[in-house]
Amino acid sequence: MMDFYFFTTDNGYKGRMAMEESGLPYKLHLVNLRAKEQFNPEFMKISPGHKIPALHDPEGPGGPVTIAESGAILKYVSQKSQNGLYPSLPAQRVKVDQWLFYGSATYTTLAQQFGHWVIRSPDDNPGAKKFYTDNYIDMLGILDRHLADHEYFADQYSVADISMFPDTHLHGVNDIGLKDFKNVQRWHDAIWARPATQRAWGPHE
Ligand SMILES: N[C@@H](CCC(=O)N[C@@H](CS)C(=O)NCC(=O)O)C(=O)O
Repeated sequence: MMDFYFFTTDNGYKGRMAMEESGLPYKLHLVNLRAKEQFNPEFMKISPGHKIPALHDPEGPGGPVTIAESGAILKYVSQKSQNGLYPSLPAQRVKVDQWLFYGSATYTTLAQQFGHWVIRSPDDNPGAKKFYTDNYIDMLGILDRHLADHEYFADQYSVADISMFPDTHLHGVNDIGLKDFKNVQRWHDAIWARPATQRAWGPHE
């Protein structure tokens, strides 16, 4: 059985959504970031950069594997389960890759800065607040324009959508509001209604 290492953050929920969509059995391990458990040497053998999510699969290709990085985990469990969320057809895969990389490299990275400077930091830094708020609203506009004529980022539900859902749920819905981003709202609500999403965002202990 796979071991999945998780905490209640955007990247943690991405991984857990993919695990739940896969239908594969796994054991959930909570890595309490507030208690700095990510620096446990045993955990760092699995995730050298001391970050969740991370995965250990004793039955990987060619033997046991460990995987860090949410994007890599999303692809791995989707391919292992063959649930189609990381499609095999090159014409579909190229679009999934584009938005999966956008989600991992751009959207979440900048949304985390918004979360830090605008929502959580005790330092009042007006310049950083304005910069990351403007930037996050700009990204919501980018998502909204694409979703105006695509049901999901690569047309069918895929790991690309999973990679952008948690920050949209946490910051788009809860912090900014989606009234000016109706397509993002529609997309968010469709994903939120999925049973796997509900399980992923449900109790973890
Ligand atoms: N690029 C990584 C980022 C993962 C990441 O930022 N994880 C954060 C929580 S969301 C973390 O574990 N931080 C703890 C630390 O850096 O010590 C991914 O997509 O998985």
